[in-house]
Amino acid sequence: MTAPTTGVGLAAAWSRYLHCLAEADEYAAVEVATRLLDDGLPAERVLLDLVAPAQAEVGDRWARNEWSVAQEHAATHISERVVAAVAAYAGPRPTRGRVVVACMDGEWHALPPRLVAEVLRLRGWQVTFLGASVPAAHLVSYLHRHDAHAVALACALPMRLPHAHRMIEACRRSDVPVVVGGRGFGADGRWARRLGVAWAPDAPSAADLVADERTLRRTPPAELSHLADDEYASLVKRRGELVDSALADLRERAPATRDYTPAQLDSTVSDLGYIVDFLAAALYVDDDTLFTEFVDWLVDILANRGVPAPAVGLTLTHYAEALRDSPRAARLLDAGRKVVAAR
Ligand code: B12
Repeated sequence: MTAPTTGVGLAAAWSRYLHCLAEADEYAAVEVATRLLDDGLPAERVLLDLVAPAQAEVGDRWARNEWSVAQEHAATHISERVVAAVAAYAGPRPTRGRVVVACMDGEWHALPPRLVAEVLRLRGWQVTFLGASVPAAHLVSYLHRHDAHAVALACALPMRLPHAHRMIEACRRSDVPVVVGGRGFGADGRWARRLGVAWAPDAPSAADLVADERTLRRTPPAELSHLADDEYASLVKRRGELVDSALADLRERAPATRDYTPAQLDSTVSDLGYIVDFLAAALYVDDDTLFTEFVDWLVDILANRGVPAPAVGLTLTHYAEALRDSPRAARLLDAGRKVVAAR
């Protein structure tokens, strides 16, 4: 991540802000943001050019194993405080209809849609922010009780796309137009197009789309005819069995894993599960890149934590053997193995 270049003041503020996050100094962080507002920088820019890129940098530092999970949590808490302070400073009054902003079921990345919610508020919308992991049924009953102009749904992890689709469909049945966003839909929104839903790359585009109801409602149909082969559904049913057998296989073939501490064992089980979940999501949208981008990311994350790439290759080979009767899954696993081999 590089510092924002829009204005010398902002670039300097960005490095001060990162220092505050690193030192977990929330008072100084709020001061950095409010000083920019005092200097006349619009609240929207403070949110999108200071807080958002700083959070991406937090993620990069965690990925490189330079920051612990605790440091990431502390930094995110501070950014949440800063967003609240910027929102209070700007104090917009609603002049337009209600927009409901929520995270998909199982999605805990609430800060990105919170930024979107605040930008919508700054542009006059009356925003109800429902936060992290909202169950579909509860969202729908909320929409029935409150007259919403639109609903904005966030997904940061591609593995949540099948849930995202169910949630989008549930909102549609309530006749409320949906806009989605977040890293989970792919950098260019290609998986949103597969699901047949309007997508916005960032908060300002989301605000433009919400204001344009005709475009918001004019979405092409979902392209999911490949689901007829049932590979996705049967993989989801076999998740537990696959993870158990992959762990047994790893213990046999990679003796170092036998001496793992309980914490290492826990994160190994999580990773084995993520591989199945990303594979399932790639089957759902039928896109190899969803799986290969994930494998590339996982190899980096594990390498930075001392786990060599071939360990990922072993598990992909194990899953390929177990799923040899599923042609699409076999194709994806093969593509994943090529990514590992090229590292
Ligand atoms: C903070 C954080 C968390 C916090 C979230 C707390 C919170 N209150 O949000 C916690 C600790 C919960 C968390 C958990 C996890 N996280 Co996390 N997390 C992050 C981090 C560091 C910052 C998120 C953030 O605030 N980003 C800033 C915003 C601005 O990001 P943005 O996507 O660019 O947002 C813009 C657009 O995408 C768009 N947009 C975003 N949302 C929406 C929504 C709508 C409706 C619209 C229209 C537009 C839109 O507009 C935004 C502004 O213009 C990211 C790193 C990153 N690069 O984002 C990792 C990251 C997203 N996490 C990651 C991972 C792996 C996880 C975990 C799986 C880790 C684990 N092993 O447990 C879990 C999964 C939890 C779950 N099931 O949801 C990975 C995902 C990688 C991948 N392959 O998909 C990332 C990228 C870290 C990394 N560098 O590897 N995480």
